[in-house]
Amino acid sequence: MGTAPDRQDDPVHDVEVLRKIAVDVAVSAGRFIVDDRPVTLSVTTKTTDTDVVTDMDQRAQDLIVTALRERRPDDGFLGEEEGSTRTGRTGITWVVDPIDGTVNYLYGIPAYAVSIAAVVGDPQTTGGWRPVAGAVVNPVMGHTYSAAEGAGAQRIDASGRSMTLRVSDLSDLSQALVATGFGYAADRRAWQAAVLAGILPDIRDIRRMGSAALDLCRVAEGSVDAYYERGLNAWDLAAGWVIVTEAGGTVSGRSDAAPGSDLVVACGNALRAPFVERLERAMSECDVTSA
Ligand code: LIP
Repeated sequence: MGTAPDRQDDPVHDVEVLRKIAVDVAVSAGRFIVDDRPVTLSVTTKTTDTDVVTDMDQRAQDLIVTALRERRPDDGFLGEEEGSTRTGRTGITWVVDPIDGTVNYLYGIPAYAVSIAAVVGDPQTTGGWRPVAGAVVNPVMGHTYSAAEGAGAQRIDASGRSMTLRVSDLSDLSQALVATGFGYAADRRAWQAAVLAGILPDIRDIRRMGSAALDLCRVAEGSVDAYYERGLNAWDLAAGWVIVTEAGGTVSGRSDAAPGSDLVVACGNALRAPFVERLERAMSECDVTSA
């Protein structure tokens, strides 16, 4: 990976400016999805009949696109919902999930987030991009997580209290609390369940909370020791990725590759070797049986 864009020489890539934009727009979109939520959500499905999208996902993304275009008219854009892909001219692309944890939003479970990141490279590739600033906002809990490359990661609570984020320093796999998630397709879920069954006896426990962006933020704040998932898109991953790395953790794919749809693994460096070894062994065993 290249070095971070130099802030002094290149104001277009000033990562602290990008971070503030991500925070401001994500906080505004977070207020919108809570305050303007209709009594009855309009719901449709995407890849399967449980992969839902609501009208608020699209409306929140439209709000975000408008706000970013006003502030950064020459940047690129990639969002989860319709009508969002735009090639830019600055080398910065905004990668957005307007509601990460849509099922939780639909059910009223307070574990969903607005995720906005500024990335360099092409976020529609694996290994060809990285985030340089990002924000994840849980609007119900009032938590605003953010980071900028080389400038650390923080969480600001509803009271306005700011906390510098540090990942867990746990090294004992048997004590690890691990977050994960599952896809929407039955064959993918069967494989994910088999991998989970493989590692569960060797860790403390798992948590399945329903938002990848928030799971990555929990790794960054040390409220879980590790997170892994197969099947993430760039918009699930981008902001949480830079928040974890700026909190002292590592985010990768299989065998130290770049994170992507095949696998995202995030944890502190003390736990990384035993966790990745156990996880990849379980994945290989399941790849053999599901082949
Ligand atoms: C969700 C992810 C979560 C995953 C869900 C879903 P969405 O994103 O954040 O980690 O397990 O299946 O993909 O669809 O709510 O934006």
